[in-house]
Amino acid sequence: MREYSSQDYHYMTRAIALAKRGLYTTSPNPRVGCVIVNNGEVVGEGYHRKAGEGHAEVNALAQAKALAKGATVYVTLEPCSHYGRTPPCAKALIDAQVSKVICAMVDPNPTVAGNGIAMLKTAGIACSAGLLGDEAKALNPGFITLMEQKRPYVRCKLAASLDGKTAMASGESQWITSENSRQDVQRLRAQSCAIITGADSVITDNARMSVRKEQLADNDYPLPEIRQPIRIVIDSQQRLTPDLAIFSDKAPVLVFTKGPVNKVQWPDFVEHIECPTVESQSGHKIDLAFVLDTLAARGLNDILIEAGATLCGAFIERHLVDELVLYQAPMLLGNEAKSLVNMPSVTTLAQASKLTFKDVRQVGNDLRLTLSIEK
Ligand code: AOF
Ligand code: ZN
Repeated sequence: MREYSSQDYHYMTRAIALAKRGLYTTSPNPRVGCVIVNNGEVVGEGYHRKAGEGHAEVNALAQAKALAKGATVYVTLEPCSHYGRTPPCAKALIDAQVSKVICAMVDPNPTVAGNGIAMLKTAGIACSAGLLGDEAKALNPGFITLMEQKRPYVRCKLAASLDGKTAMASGESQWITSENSRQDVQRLRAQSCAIITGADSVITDNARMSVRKEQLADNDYPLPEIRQPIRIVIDSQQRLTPDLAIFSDKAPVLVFTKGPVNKVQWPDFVEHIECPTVESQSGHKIDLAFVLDTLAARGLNDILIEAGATLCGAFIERHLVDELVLYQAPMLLGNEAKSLVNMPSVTTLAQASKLTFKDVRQVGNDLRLTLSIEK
């Protein structure tokens, strides 16, 4: 294993911070950051802002100009080797005559996958990968999962009281978690390519499920035009009506139904997909794996589920969720209140969903628990 110096860690940490500036804008492309250092001085910095625009390395090279010659390049993802929407970054680095490239991780994109590093080495440039690899991977769970497993990375957001309840028996639920938590959810939305919800949530809460830019304003990232995630509604029974708030901003909405659309007249910008079904204890249900496959085929790699107990439970029961984000308020609602997730097929402890804590922190007056789910 190669040894990295404290300077190497310092500059790669900076490259990761730069990559985060693309958190809300690059998808489906990866968030990537790059720092170019010559003689102990930073001569260029860059990050990827948006699919179709310059890659991180090219942006950093544009700043460094002639000072890139003989420099060390820190980049959070292996430089690309292909002509895609932009020419190969490995070639740009070779042309600029840099002397060393340190990558945080190898590119999981099969068209690159080690070819960028090989190109650099062939040109006589020292190159390695792995410095702060876990931190770099955490920047792009969706991109990596789609590239490696041909499926999206799925987060499920839940909000509950301390005793795991989401609403009173009457349905009253506004608000259990605090304003701070709801603002934090805006950040989860903003970094997702798509948000999945159910007809129930859309109708009952008249939710728009969009990102409210002004609620993101206190974070550390610059806010160019926020890319609004595509809204996905699971509406088996075609209960959505054209007057709902989700249709008010005329942005794309994709509705999955159980049969052909026959009852309602949705606005033109609403796309509809008829889903195959799977058998369950309570009859034929929409095949949720088909929904995720459809999204993956469109390159949507970071998915957030914000739905009620039944739809969230169904995704979890079918082992389709990678990560759970639970906002928990310091409130006790009692045993008449509604439970967090409905999972009717789970009747023994052996069948229970097993989770692992990834992060626990306080958000305002609430707790935010981030957990990964064993698949
Ligand atoms: C990025 N930004 O900073 C780097 C990427 O469609 P293209 O031509 O932009 O190519 C996208 C691929 O390039 C992407 O899947 C990844 O493999 C590689 N590196 N991509 O969007 C960057 N360095
Ligand atoms: Zn590139």
